[in-house]
Amino acid sequence: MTRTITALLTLLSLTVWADDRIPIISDTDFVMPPHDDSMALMLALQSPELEILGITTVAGNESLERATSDVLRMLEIANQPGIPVHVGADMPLVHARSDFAVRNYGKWYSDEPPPMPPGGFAKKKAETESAVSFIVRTVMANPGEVTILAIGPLTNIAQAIRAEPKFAASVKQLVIMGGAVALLPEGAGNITPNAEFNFWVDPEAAYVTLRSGIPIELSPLNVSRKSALTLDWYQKLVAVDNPLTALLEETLGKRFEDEPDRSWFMYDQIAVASLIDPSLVTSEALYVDVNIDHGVSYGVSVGGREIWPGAEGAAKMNVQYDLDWPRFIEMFIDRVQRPVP
Ligand SMILES: [Ca+2]
Repeated sequence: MTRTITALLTLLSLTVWADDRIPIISDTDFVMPPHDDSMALMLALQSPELEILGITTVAGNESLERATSDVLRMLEIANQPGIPVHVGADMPLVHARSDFAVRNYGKWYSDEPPPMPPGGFAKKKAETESAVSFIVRTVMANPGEVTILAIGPLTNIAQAIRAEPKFAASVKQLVIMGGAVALLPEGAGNITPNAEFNFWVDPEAAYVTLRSGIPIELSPLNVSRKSALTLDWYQKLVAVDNPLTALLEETLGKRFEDEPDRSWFMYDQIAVASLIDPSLVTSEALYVDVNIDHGVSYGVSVGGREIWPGAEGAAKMNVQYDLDWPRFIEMFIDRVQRPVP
């Protein structure tokens, strides 16, 4: 009898667990490790709190073709080939490729074919439906249910907002890695003196997205800079062998061989972690807007406690600025080390 009740309770708790999963779409300028998008996806794939409905790719860190090729391969390595991948924007809404962009960051929207990912090109193919169509269709079929994890330039998200007037009101939440807020500590930029890379790649898309009315959790550089993936943590991470840690050894491991004293910031990984366990980060509600004047502050995000002249219409959002680093990195290591299905 007791055994029956225990079995029933186990069954019930499993049912509750399945219903409690947070359905997400991950929008990503994906590149294999040591890039942050791939480690963020590892964390999401290995976390039972999240249900990944689909992955959409966007140009950013590297070209759209590379983002798509690498993420398809990553899903094979993680043995999750059933998750659909939809191809998104190959360039920002407005601003053109510049010598500055090419010189300083990657080969975004280049015409070069993508390099072969670790283990070879994936057999898995991307879906024929576009990223924007998939995002809009999935959100509108489940109004108020879907969280979007946006960890690249916001081009696809802005296009979705513009494609369907009821879209913004139908998204449950948007978790964005992007921006840098000077009002809070560690708020300098990382691509221009004050602009963060994702917002700088597509400032107009960031402007449209932040002003859309979608509830936003913003994970800017302020909180990224509270992380420090050092050789010691890396060695703990790869101490357990599975296909994900093997990939990290092959990629990030080589970088640590070359630069053993280097410490890596974790960006997109924190955005994912904050969705799984919001107590890992400290946030303040601020109005945040993005500069879209084509001058020295192009793409800069500005946060304020009150609306200021020029920011009329800006939205208030949760802005992360501090991180419980030990608890975060221990969770990250635990999740990545779990058996791959
Ligand atoms: Ca990213």
